[in-house]
Amino acid sequence: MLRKQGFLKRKSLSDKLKKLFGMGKAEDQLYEELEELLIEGDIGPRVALEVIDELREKRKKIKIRTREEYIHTLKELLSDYLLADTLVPGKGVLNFYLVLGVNGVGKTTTIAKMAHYFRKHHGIEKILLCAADTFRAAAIDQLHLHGQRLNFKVVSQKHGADPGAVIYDSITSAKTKDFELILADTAGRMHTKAHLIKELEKIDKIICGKIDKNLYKKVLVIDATTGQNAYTQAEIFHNAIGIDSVIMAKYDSTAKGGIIISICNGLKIPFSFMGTGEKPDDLVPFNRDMYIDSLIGSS
Ligand SMILES: Nc1nc2c(ncn2[C@@H]2O[C@H](COP(=O)(O)OP(=O)(O)OP(=O)(O)O)[C@@H](O)[C@H]2O)c(=O)[nH]1
Ligand SMILES: [Mg+2]
Repeated sequence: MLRKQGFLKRKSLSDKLKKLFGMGKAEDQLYEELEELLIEGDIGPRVALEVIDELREKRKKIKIRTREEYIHTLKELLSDYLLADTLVPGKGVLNFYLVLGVNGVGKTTTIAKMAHYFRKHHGIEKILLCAADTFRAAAIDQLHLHGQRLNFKVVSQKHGADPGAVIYDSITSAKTKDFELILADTAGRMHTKAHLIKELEKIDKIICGKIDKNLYKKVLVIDATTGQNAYTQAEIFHNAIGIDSVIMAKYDSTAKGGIIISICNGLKIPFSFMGTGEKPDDLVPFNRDMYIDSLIGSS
């Protein structure tokens, strides 16, 4: 099951932990090396230190001696940091998911996968894709291609058009045709960060004016292979317009992935899905146990 979903390439952290806990090292040496491994796995220095302190405390109270006991306790401690959120569009109403993220993280592909997922698993048929990345010339064609392949309608204007206008059009069109979900693609790159933020604030205002706030979600896509940089991206977008949910794309392409823990802990934003490949079916709901198993392994 895990292998099928692209989870099993992430051997390195779990293998290293298994080795570390099986060596019978002195406690201080063990914690020092554990800290290094956790930081190397993108879990972040703050969580790494906290977890080691908690492990130390726990070890005083309960018996933690064997490799199995260490791994079990570490998994429990790390799991407490995770925030999971099920992103499910409401039926018979118009939901709007604004998909954000920097250049190349996997936004457009993730939109296609989400549309496919919601139709397949939640029976939501009336999904409209909105090409609000008007900044990059090929972006509009790319979304149309996904729409054609998977049979979803796409609303677009020409390259360079005002993204706010494309979004406005998509909402007007969706309302007249009883669509249940709009998935909007956005540009990951602008001339400057200030320009990007200004553009996002403008788009946000348009959506807030036309969509029930409970049905509007700002979804950030991050790329698992970018490590700690993904934290900075999440922080910038969160401070700019507030992120409701994060999707980690390309989880199949990294041996790390601990950045999820770092983001949940530092920014308190939940994760909803993970991308595990390039095909429409390669999107799995974020599940705390499955994620921790894939990251830390089993003893
Ligand atoms: N292996 C793997 N590749 C992925 C995944 N998601 C996206 N990709 C690939 O990553 C590349 C970039 O994906 P896009 O969807 O174009 O990314 P984007 O964020 O829309 O990029 P821009 O529009 O240029 O900002 C493509 O080659 C995708 O096939 C994933 O979960 N796993
Ligand atoms: Mg794109």
